[in-house]
Amino acid sequence: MASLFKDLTKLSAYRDRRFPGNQEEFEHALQTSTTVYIGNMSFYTTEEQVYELFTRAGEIKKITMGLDKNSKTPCGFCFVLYYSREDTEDAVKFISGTILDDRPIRVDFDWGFQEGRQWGRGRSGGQVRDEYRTDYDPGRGGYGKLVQQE
Ligand code: GTA
Repeated sequence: MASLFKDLTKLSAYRDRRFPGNQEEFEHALQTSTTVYIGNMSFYTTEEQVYELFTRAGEIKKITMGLDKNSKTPCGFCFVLYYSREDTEDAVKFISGTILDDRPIRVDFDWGFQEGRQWGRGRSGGQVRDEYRTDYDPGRGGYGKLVQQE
């Protein structure tokens, strides 16, 4: 079956500044990888819940929960590795935008998990986006880190 995503040059709005290659290599990785990134998760969502939802798109090889680099606790993202590309595309097509733990999650193609990518890159240890948020989000630690420091 022809892939819905094959002709799109931009598979993801996200560009990982730490990807070790050029733009062409990055796009090739997005087109072929069997890894998806899940964003906007609650800090309280478990790996079991992720498994239960994402196994609907296909057989899962590995789940890697994103962790706060200081507290080593979940900080609202994860990576899901599938065996097949078709299942990876189905996860992006059908699971992105669905509700997990009362939150609409974002499922994005990812260039591939490597050791170290499970840690939040924000200065406070969690994700960068949680440094700058100004809203109150009880599922993600309340106010953003910078607001909390004020
Ligand atoms: N495939 O969308 C994604 C994605 N994101 C957001 C993070 N990762 C992603 N992977 C895919 N798609 O391994 C991965 C990262 C890393 C792990 C943790 O998750 O590759 P992080 O979220 O802590 O840090 O990553 P990252 O991704 O390096 O942060 P970045 O790109 O600077 O900023 C993310 C968002 O934060 C921005 O889109 C923006 O909304 C907000 N933000 C960043 N800087 C500012 C600022 N100065 N002011 C306001 N908002 C900001």
